[in-house]
Amino acid sequence: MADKKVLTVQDISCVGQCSLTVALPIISACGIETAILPSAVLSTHTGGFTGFTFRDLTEDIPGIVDHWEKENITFDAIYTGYLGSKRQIELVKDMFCRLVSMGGLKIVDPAMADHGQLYYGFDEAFAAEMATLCGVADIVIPNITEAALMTGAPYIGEGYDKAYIEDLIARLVGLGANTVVLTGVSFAADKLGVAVFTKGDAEISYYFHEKLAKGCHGTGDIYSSAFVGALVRGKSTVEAARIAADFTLAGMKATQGDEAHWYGTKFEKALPLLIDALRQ
Ligand code: PXL
Repeated sequence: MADKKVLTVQDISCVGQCSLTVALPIISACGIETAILPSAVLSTHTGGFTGFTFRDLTEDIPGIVDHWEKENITFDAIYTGYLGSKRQIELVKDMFCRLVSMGGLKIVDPAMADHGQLYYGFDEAFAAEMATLCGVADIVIPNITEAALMTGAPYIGEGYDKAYIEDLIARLVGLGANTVVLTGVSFAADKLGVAVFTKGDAEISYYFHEKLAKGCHGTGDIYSSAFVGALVRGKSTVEAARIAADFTLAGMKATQGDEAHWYGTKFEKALPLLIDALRQ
């Protein structure tokens, strides 16, 4: 059987441990060939640095896709993260039609917001466009802020109940996605986890681990990359969601206490744990 190949489409933040600088090493560590399509090149991510450079690569994308199509290059999964513009969302929809192999997966992390707020440079019109991309995906991996923004649900930071999460998931499925992996779910102060639901399931699956006092930057990208790697490696959706959660937590633990490392998460330290989890 041919080995699996994933394409991931997101920016290169040269420094900052997010987007492609985490997706490529993590999915590769899962034993999966990983092709990349950079949506933009930034000197750093936008979450706390100032004065960063930003080169939009939208104009390069159609030519790259045409070339791959001519070469009959297809992918077992396309996984998208941070996208720089509404036009890029349209181009990803086109890629989904032309470059995903038969039975392949379209996976969207609508990386654009957290903690109740859109990232620098995005607006509600972009969130509405991202909702349409989620509508054509097989699997979506939003956090609660992104889920609320895309579905028009209220954003509740903490103190919500299961009914709120069930409603968010129903709304996300309503957009058109088949499977929802909702991150950052917490019903208790000391527990954090994910909720997973696939159309036709009798109920939502939850997985919780300990909640650290301090969050880290870039954990959404780390989580999604490990989820994609584990899933394409053959784990079930629920297993992949658990493996990715444990891996992300281990990276966060390795980062705790290093105040100079405010900009990212030391996921590299947790890669052996991810590889071990995939062997089981
Ligand atoms: O981690 C998400 C992300 C990706 N890419 C860029 C970002 C962020 C979050 O801040 O700024 C450029």
